[in-house]
Amino acid sequence: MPPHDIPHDTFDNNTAPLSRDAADRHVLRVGIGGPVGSGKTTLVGSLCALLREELSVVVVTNDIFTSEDAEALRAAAVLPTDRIVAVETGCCPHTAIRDDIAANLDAVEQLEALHGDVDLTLVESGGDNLTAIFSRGLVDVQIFVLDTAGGDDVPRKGGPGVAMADLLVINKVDLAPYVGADVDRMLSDARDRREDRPVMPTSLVDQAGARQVADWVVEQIHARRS
Ligand SMILES: Nc1nc2c(ncn2[C@@H]2O[C@H](COP(=O)(O)OP(=O)(O)OP(=O)(O)O)[C@@H](O)[C@H]2O)c(=O)[nH]1
Ligand SMILES: [Mg+2]
Repeated sequence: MPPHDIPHDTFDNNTAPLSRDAADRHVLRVGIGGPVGSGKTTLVGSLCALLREELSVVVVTNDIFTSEDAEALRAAAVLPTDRIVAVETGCCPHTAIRDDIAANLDAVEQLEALHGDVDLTLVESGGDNLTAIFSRGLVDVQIFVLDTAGGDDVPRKGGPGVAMADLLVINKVDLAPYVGADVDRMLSDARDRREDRPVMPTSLVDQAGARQVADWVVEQIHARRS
């Protein structure tokens, strides 16, 4: 779906004003969204592991009825446990990141206040469909994660996450040969929908697979501060 076909209500959300304190804030807030199982939590864990020495990082996860993703990140010890908080949305994931962001914003603000020195806040959405995108009142930039096993026609189908996210990640490229996915086609279909916005192929079977994404996040922090 080309960008001009995206429903207006979605665009209204994406072009909503930044949160009121955005200009003064030291911390960069990054939203990570995408379909169920595409690798969002794995990416969050890898970014924490790669960046925790140089940056003060906190994480908010979203699950519908559990705090499973937060528990997985704590169990993996990617950050001290008090830097990871779960929001149990109890509703469709996109509602909590786009329509009624109060629970997430509370969690983000409390974590940032508790730790004082935070450089980077990562907010993982619950897995959702291709229309799910974060409110700009909640995050400053957003990453959308697709994976090769979800079907190599997904970038062509488009939608706000594919077209409008600040960074599109096409994950699980290591699985492409086993699921018959054409990664080059996924990348080129995605680029067709995204003008100059970046697209990165990843394999997150080890943390180093997120290096390019981590570098992009650091660039966003520098861009924001300058
Ligand atoms: N082979 C392979 N497996 C991956 C990769 N990235 C993630 N996985 C696996 O895919 C599964 C789902 O990963 P998660 O990170 O939990 O996915 P998610 O998007 O957070 O899932 P939800 O939060 O439930 O929507 C896990 O078993 C991961 O280990 C990858 O690049 N390659
Ligand atoms: Mg997850």
